[in-house]
This record gives sequence, C-alpha cells and structure tokens, in this order.
Amino acid sequence: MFIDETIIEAKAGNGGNGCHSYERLKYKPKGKPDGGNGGRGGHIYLVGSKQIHTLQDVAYRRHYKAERGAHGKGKNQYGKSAEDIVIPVPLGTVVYDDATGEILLDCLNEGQQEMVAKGGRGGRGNAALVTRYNPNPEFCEPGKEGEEKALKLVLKVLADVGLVGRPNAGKSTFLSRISHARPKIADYPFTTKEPHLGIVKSQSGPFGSSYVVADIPGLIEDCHKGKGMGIRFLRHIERTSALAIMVEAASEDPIGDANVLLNELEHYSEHLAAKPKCFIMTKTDLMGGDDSIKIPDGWLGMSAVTGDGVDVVLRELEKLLTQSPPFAETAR
Ligand SMILES: Nc1nc2c(ncn2[C@@H]2O[C@H](COP(=O)(O)OP(=O)(O)OP(=O)(O)O)[C@@H](O)[C@H]2O)c(=O)[nH]1
Ligand SMILES: [Mg+2]
Repeated sequence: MFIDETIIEAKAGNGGNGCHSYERLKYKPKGKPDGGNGGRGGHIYLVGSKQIHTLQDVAYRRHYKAERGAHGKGKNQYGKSAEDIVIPVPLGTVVYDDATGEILLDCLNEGQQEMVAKGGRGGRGNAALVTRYNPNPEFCEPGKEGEEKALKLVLKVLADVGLVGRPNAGKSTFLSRISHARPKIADYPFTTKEPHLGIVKSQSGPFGSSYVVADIPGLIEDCHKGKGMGIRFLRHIERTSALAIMVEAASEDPIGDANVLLNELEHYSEHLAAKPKCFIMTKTDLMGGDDSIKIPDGWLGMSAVTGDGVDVVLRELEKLLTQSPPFAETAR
C-alpha cells in the first residue's frame, strides 16, 4: 500500500545512572571513590533511502524506543552506551515535530541523516564527581532522560514533471509510453489511486541523462472541496519543475477544462499553479481529419497509443525543465 503520511512516536533512550562506590582494598575499610559513569541512551535517526518508496513500513511500526544506557559500576567501570536506532525513509520525506510544526528534516538525498530524538547523557559516577573540596562524594548522578517526540512524516515524491488531467485523460498511458513505469490503465475514471513515477531518458540532456515524470490521480472540478479523490495527492507534484496539463480530444471545451484544472491547482497553492507548464491535447488519434482545428493555439497534440506527437511533447517538457532547475521548490 502507498502511504504518504504518518505520525510516529520516537523515544530516545535514557542515560544510565552513575555509580556510587568505593575502592575495596585489604586492610583498608574505605578506599577512593571508584563509581563509573552511566552510558548514553540510544539516539534515534531518520535516514533517506532509495530502496523504499512509501512510508508503509515506518507507519506500521509506529513506536520507536531506543534502549537506555547501561549503569556505571564500581571499579571505575563505565556503562555501555545503547545502540542508536536508524529509521530509513523514502526520498522526499519531510519530517515535522508534530508538537511545534518545525521541520526537522527534508530528506532529498540517499544517506541524508538527521537525529530526531537525542539519547540522554549518562550520569556521572562518584569517581568523576571528586573535587578538591569534596574528595569523597557520597552521591552520583542519575542518567538524563532521552528526548521524546511525536514526528509527522509527509512524503512528497521527488519528480521533475507532473502530469495533470481529468480522470481518463490518458496520463498513465502517456507515462507507460515514455518510461518503463507500468501504471494501471483502464477506460474508467480514477484508475490511478497513487502516484507513479517513470524515469524518462533525456534527449537533449542539459540537466542530466534522465528526468522523472509523476503520474497522479485525476482532478475534477471542486476536488479541493473533497470531490473525487480530493487534492491531497497534489503534494506529489509540488516539487516538480514543470507540469503537463492534459485534456482529451473528446472534450467539448478544452480551454474550459484546462481552466478547471488550473483552478484546482490554484486552490492547492499559488506556487503550484505558477509552475512552467505546457498544454497537451491527448488521444488525437480519435479525432477525424478536420477536427485538428480543435487543438487550441499554443497547445500540443499527441496520441500516446499511436505515438504521434509524443516526441514533440517530450522536447517541450525538456525545454521547460531547462528553464527551471529540478527540485526547485522547498517543502511547505
Ligand atoms: N485512442 C486512444 N485512447 C487512449 C489514448 N491514451 C489513453 N487512451 C485510453 O483512455 C483510457 C484512459 O487512459 P488512462 O491512461 O488510464 O487515463 P488516466 O488519465 O491515467 O486516468 P485516471 O488514472 O483514471 O486518472 C484507457 O482506456 C486508454 O486506453 C490515446 O492516445 N488514444
Ligand atoms: Mg491513470
């Protein structure tokens, strides 16, 4: 299952207690203080991983608790520090402190790591507490508490181009034509229920040898009010650099339909609606000869089934990508 939002509890380990102890020697009732320090509690880290694509596993476990540090012992033995917990998250995960809303991590790269809950320091044993004025401290410190936080994890997949269209516009068909991605395709609306990413080989390549295209569920009028599948999944094209607005040739009013789509984008965020974009009429193979007049000025036409016009669309997408660098936007 594709899960793109979850709250987890992270509790770092407490520090181990310091030890209160004295050297024991033959014929000497009480030697020098020799209580060791406690060990540090385990930290909790999140780390970006290319291997995972959803928050499902992270959400399933939900509670993460690191061990406490071992207590110090006599004979100046220090307690062992506890193991840290490292939680892998998919690239594109934004981590918020759920209590304050502060962003703790915006995970864009493989291996990018951030401590999200700090383990408590171990308490000092009485050996470490000796001072000139108190050579025999009769006390030791307890370990410090580990941090405890509720973390909100939101996945916003990383893609360069977002496909935007009504259900059935042919978004998934286009993605499967231009990449190895195989999203489900069918002639009923809302076939796509979660984002699919496809890697497209670049033709001109000024920004790299490939780029990523995201296919998301279809948008309908008023989906910002919760109609259809809502607009929550628009977060997955929030960080793209360009959008392809797709309207099928069967549309009575292509410009009106495109405006409905733009309006929904606007409701999500102005920033999203303002991205560089191109307008594409899909399924042109279904138009009769003269109907080509129907393609509005400045739009491109293509058929993902016959392949007609697909190259021109790809060239246009690359042109838009060179105008704005990939992953330009930060988390919101
Ligand atoms: N004739 C023709 N049919 C197409 C073309 N592109 C897509 N279709 C058909 O249109 C229907 C919908 O295509 P999808 O790719 O699933 O559309 P979608 O935009 O991903 O739809 P949702 O996932 O429901 O939002 C399918 O039956 C496709 O076979 C095309 O270029 N020509
Ligand atoms: Mg689809």
